[in-house]
Amino acid sequence: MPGWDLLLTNARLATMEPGGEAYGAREGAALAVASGRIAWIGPQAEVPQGEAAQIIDLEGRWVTPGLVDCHTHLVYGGDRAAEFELRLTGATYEEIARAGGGILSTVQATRAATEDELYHSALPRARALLAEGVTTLEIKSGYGLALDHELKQLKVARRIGDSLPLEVRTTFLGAHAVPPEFKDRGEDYLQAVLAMLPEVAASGLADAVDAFCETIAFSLEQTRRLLQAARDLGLPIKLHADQLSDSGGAALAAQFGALSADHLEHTNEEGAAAMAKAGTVAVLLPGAFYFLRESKLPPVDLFRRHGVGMALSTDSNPGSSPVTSLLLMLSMGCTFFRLTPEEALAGVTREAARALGLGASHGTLREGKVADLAVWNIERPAELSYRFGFNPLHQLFKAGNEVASQ
Ligand code: DI6
Ligand code: FE
Repeated sequence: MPGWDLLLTNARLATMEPGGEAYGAREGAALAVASGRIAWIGPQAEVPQGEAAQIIDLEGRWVTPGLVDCHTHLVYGGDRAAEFELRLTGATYEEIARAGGGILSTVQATRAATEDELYHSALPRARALLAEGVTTLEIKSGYGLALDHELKQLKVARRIGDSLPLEVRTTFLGAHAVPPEFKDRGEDYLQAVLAMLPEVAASGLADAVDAFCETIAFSLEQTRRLLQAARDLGLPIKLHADQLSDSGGAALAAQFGALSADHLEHTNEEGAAAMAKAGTVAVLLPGAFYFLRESKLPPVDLFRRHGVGMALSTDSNPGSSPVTSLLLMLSMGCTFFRLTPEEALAGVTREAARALGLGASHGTLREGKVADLAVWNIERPAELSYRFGFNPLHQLFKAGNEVASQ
């Protein structure tokens, strides 16, 4: 037991490693941590003799990888409760967007907010995710739509990662909407985003680039030029694709070797096949599906048939998914999208880590990976998807350090 910092005994592990038992389950197991990494996994009866700095008897509790929320717009100013009220009297999300509300009202509030204000408004949302076992969180910009405001959002995202025990991955989403000063000049704004890219890359504040490829946002051809520029700068790519219409976004994302294509309610078979070939993860976002009362389901069967990995995420944002519960997405992923509970759990662990390019270090319980561990008061892993509105988290470890317990 050379230099173990922590030993968890009497555990049931949902390793989420593919190929073996359902959930990659290992019952009657123990797991050891050294220097923030998983150092050893094995049967309880075979724990090597020696000293560990701390030993915790989990009394048979289930351990999963720390959860990964791989698609959020967590940093923004204001809220959109008034727009919600409008939608309840009949206006649609697209109508509100076309009339200059929607994303643009959040842009106004985000531009008006200081870095500190944005930080303090986002912090409780990040804490809510953390309290449910999230240890890795993606945060996009996209409500600044001008270089300084986009960088402001990305800095706040980094600051959240620095102040909470969360691994934060940032994504530059300058091509989220056309800002008011470029009204009816979408192409000019795209040029402006292309001009921002090198500075964003040089700032080191963005781990990836994303765009909203949609009739109400950027066309397939415009998106193609942006992705090309991102790739030329060596930045990994993600894409909001086929959310409201079949625009060929999924196939385009795959063509650029994107880490993920996200939303995908309208993706066709060609798109799914291309994603499978490229290893692009399908990120499914049931919160937006629910909140916008969509009826078109993402083609889960196609993704299964073609072997496309499926992740699940909150899409936490003020306009289409004001949710800060990843556990609730497990329930909605199963009940709305007909994922199995095992697929849903893989969707917030292994596949979500892959969607962030972190598949080698996060997302499953395997020797050598970062020791992000969630311990749950459940009898079987399916409970995480079966219950909703309930948080059975018992204890949470980030890189082997306890960061939450109840
Ligand atoms: N699709 C979405 O669902 C969010 N962004 C996007 O590209 C919505 C963002 C918002 O309405 O504020
Ligand atoms: Fe989104």
